[in-house]
Amino acid sequence: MSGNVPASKSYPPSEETVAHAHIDAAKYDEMYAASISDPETFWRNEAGRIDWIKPFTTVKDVDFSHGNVSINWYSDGTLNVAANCVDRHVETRGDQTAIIWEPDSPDEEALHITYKDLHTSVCKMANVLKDLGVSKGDRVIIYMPMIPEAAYAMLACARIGAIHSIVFAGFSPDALSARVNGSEAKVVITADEAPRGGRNTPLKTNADQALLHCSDKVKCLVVKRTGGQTTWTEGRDFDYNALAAEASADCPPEEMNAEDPLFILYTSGSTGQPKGVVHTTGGYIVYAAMTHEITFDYHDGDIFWCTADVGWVTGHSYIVYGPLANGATTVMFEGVPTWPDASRFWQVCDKHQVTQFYTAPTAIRALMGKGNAFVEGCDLSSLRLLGTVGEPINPEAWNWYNDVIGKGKCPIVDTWWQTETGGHLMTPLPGAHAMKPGSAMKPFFGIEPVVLEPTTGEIIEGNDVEGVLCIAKSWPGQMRTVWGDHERFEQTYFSDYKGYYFTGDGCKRDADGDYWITGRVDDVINVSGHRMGTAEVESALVAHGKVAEAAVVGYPHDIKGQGIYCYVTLMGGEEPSEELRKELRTWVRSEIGPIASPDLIQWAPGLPKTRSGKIMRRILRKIAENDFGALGDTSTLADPSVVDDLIENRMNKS
Ligand code: 6R9
Repeated sequence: MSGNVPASKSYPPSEETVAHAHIDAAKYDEMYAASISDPETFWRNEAGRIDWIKPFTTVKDVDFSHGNVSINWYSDGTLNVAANCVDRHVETRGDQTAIIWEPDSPDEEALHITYKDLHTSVCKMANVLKDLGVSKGDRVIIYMPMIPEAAYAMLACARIGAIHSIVFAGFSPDALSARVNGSEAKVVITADEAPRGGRNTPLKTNADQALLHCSDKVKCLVVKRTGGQTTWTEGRDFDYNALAAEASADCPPEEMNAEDPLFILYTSGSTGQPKGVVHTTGGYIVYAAMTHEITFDYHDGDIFWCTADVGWVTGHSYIVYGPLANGATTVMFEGVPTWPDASRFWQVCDKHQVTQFYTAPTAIRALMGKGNAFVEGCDLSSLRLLGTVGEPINPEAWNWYNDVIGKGKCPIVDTWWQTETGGHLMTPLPGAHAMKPGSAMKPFFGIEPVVLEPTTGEIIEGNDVEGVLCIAKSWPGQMRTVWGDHERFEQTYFSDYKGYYFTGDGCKRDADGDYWITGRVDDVINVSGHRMGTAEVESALVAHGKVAEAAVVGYPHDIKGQGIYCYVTLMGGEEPSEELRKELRTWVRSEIGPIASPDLIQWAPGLPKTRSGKIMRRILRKIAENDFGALGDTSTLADPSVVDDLIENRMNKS
């Protein structure tokens, strides 16, 4: 593919930012070169951030060749992640706040949890889990609101060597049971209810429904959040607060091998149901700690706030593991940006004197749309750095973030990475790089991006080029396998472009050699920064009795980035109606969760298919984008006339 990529407006870092930063331009160049030419030495040194029980001797042992993929870092070393995130800070900074918890409602009091308190709570939770029969290697599902107990649960698992798998509290009972069964979990940790935006989600009731479809050996540990009514199944359900009150605060950390799994996180792919991304212990924590410190220019005394939910990888790496490994103060927010009103984020920044603020472009766009009055009443002078994650940021949103929130003084790190990568792979570093609105700019240390020609897989050298984005060499935070399905891991990431990790994203390298992520090149869509497989929504739709066939694509959406556009063919005899549209929407919400709610549903008498029966999504995407002037070649369609009907009745005429 040829480029023509303009090297757009560039904002060099201010002198103040450079003076403060851990890494300036010269240091980046020197360290980056060293990380590529001698990764063994580089990553051996970086592993010094972490306390090892038994030091490793081999740094890396990696094979990316299809059929043989195996990724190992520090593999003869042992350590414990909870000891690194909690215990080692108790002596040096025991009275420092580890977690500032800000509740959903501004009328409820925030909590300041010190490293000492954190240690006690994590040990108690760990002992409660042990008493429920959880031991090293067992899986524990965490289905929780954004409350401190969610972090305690993660760290308690890490402490005893159990593998946690967090299911976002917005997911449905069906999604939850699929993950409990997929990971063969022993325990589900949940809460009575999850308050968000002034409303309570009945988490325990959802868990009850999910557990009807799971082995009756699975236990349910219930944390009290609201005190709301829940039904109780004796022998299966356990009251966390009662057990923790009795539990010992002494729980020695388990000695874990660097390659023992730390967590599984289910994420959407282009085909089939979500897959369990597996991250392991040593490499993940080294990478999370390093990227947290360097990308965000974290220094002692800073107050770091990542607004993600712990149900996503961003919450794992940059609310809990990265910041706590660095002995930081991390903010955990239970609420939403727009409740009680659109000043909530900025009120919290003001109240807790936040220094680094990290959020998603979709939130920025939504808040920008509410007007500046919501920002003006808040003192944002504590902010030193801003960040974004999850999707490309459009220049309007970037400019607003820069001008209105950062007052033109805060560098913005546009961090590109994935559930699979454990931590940032590309981002400008605040003191080292200029920023360009919408560009992820430069690879992080040790990351060797390659731009490939999509069909031939050949490397495209030089600048001002575009293609698919692969990574040539491993880094410590890389996922190791798909839980229970190593073949799927190889197939998904190492088969299309041999010898490389395939990211699923397209990218441009501009005339200056800076990187721009152009979005997914597969059937994954990105709705409000949440990743979703079109196949998942399709399979939810066809599971409805009145639906014969469905095809789902993304389309541009002002706030969400992408919206969900569904083409639905009904069973013979079924009549389309507004009511049925509503019914399908509710159906998909209940099958997957509210984040998968279809935005537009078009009744399709037929779908455009090739003669071999493949749905031509390219055409459906174009129609959904209202760009049917450029449909391309339709001559291979079995029945080209279906396209005219779809264009005529398209739902997005804007
Ligand atoms: C961390 C996270 C990963 C996908 C990724 C890409 C998109 C993430 C981005 C970005 C452009 C950025 N993405 N960050 N696109 N600029 N700064 O979001 O993980 O939920 O697995 O999503 O999100 O398409 O492939 P995950």
